[in-house]
Amino acid sequence: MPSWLVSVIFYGFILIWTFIFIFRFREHITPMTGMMCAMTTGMIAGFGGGTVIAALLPLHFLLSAVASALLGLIAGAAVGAYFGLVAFLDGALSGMMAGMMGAMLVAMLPSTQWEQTIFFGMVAGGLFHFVQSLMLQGQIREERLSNAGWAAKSPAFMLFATASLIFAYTSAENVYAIHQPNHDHHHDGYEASPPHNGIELNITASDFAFSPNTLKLKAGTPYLITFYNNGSVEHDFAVSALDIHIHAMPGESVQSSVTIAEPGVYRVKCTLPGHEEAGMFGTITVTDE
Ligand SMILES: [Cu+2]
Repeated sequence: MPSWLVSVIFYGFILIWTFIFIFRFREHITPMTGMMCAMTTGMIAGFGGGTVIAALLPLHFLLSAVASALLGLIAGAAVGAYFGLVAFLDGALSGMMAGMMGAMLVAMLPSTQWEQTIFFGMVAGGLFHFVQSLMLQGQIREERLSNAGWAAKSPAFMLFATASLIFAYTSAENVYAIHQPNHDHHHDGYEASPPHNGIELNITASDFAFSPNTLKLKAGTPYLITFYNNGSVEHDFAVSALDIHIHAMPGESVQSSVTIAEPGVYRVKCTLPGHEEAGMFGTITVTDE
């Protein structure tokens, strides 16, 4: 199971438990506790959801920030709605802010740290939710709670459920691995043909541009291209007309020997979705010797 799905189940479980508990016992919860729960739930859903959404949509920051803010807003407002306008607003605003923060935190960090960031979000969210569930259970008279199912009244169940999901997350398939340096991967094809002599060319990729983005080369001359990825996501240097395709993970440097026979002007681009549109393109002008 991919780790993002485990995080979604984790936050889904917390939200569903909270909604059901509050719906069932709303008449026995004081407005003050209700307001605290609206805030806590909005923050857990917004921040946690924000980290997951932003990591799943790495190239759509605005969309992920808005979606995360909405998620927190809806979660906080839905809990607060049972306890009056103040709690409603409190939940909505806290959820909205936390949603933006979760998405912003992921956008600020390199993609290699996303898996970990989401993990810490889940640990913090699980702890806050545990305290919140203790607080809610403490509000309900014992005889009333004793008629409720174990899922509603047992703190041990809550700890067990959230801790198992966090454990499942740590052993789940790392979905953001596509953005992480993979040391077995980059050698295929390139290491096999060890770079020989040739005129050295250094090309650096960043998020989202090539430097330099124009090259002037001579036909029939061997070049040794060192392609360095200085960005936070994977990039490649591809010239489809010449069958050149050099791929590098963040922080990685890949060498490839290239000799172009035909003079002409060739378009270079990064083939990762959206990267060319974001500015990762350039030209190679090849002239006769
Ligand atoms: Cu790219």
